[in-house]
Amino acid sequence: MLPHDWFADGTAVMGVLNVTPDSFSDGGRFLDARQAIERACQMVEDGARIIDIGGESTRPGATPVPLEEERARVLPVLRALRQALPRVVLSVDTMKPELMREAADAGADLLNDVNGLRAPGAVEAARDSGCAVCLMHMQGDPQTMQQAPAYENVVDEVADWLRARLEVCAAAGIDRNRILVDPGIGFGKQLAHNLSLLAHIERFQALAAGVLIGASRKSMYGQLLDLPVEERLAPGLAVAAVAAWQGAAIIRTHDVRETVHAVATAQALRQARLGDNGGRVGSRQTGEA
Ligand code: 8Y4
Repeated sequence: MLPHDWFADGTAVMGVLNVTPDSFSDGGRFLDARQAIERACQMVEDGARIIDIGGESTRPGATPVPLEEERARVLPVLRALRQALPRVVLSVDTMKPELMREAADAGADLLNDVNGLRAPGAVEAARDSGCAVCLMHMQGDPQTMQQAPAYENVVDEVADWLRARLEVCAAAGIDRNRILVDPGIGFGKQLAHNLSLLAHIERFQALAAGVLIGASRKSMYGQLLDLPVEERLAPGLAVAAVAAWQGAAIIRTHDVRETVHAVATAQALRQARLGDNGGRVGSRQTGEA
């Protein structure tokens, strides 16, 4: 299956499944594989079409996790989910080529690499895996990315960077229709950079099979609204709606149920705008509200 099939009926929602003991949002409560599986099933019931399994914290300033540790967190959950949810798209959030190969063998459909396949061997691992790939933009690395990120024109520079990574992938033999691109909200960006990128999602559309946007709980909402992480639902939903309106393929979120509703509403509005002849419903206006 190609990414296009995942969002053929409209923007798909990707639920975040953290399997890290220090997980920012879940506080390590889902470390246990059984609980992780329950959480994933709940997200699917809530309308997630994709589950993104992550065993390495990619928060600003986070320290890297050794391969053995990340593998031990991710693979048992991936294998169990592959069994339990044969029809759900399973994504693995990793920067490590070895884990990419192992995840593909365990039934992963998508490799979500916030490092844009820059690790040595990552492009080859992704190509050999046969999985789809999400190429995300990050300025710097997770340890240093928020130390004064700077751009002349953030939209141009992120698009150019993604284009260059796509060329590397194409040269290695990864088909463009297997690749999703992501401007990487919060990854080496100031608030104004994040806002510009979110206001110009259509600029990334033509690069690859689709655009993925990580919308939930990001620190930009803290900067914009002075809200702690547990109070960032509403701004995440606003961003999800605006991204869906612009035709984003996939919204990555911790808050699946609410995001599914926000995305469906944005899409209904877009449909109405396409089909309503500028305000006339049917052949003439009725008196109804
Ligand atoms: C609170 C909670 C504050 C979580 C920040 C965060 C993206 C991603 C992440 C993204 C893609 C995160 C793995 C960061 N964000 N992958 N991953 N796009 N493709 N931070 O935006 O959720 S983790």
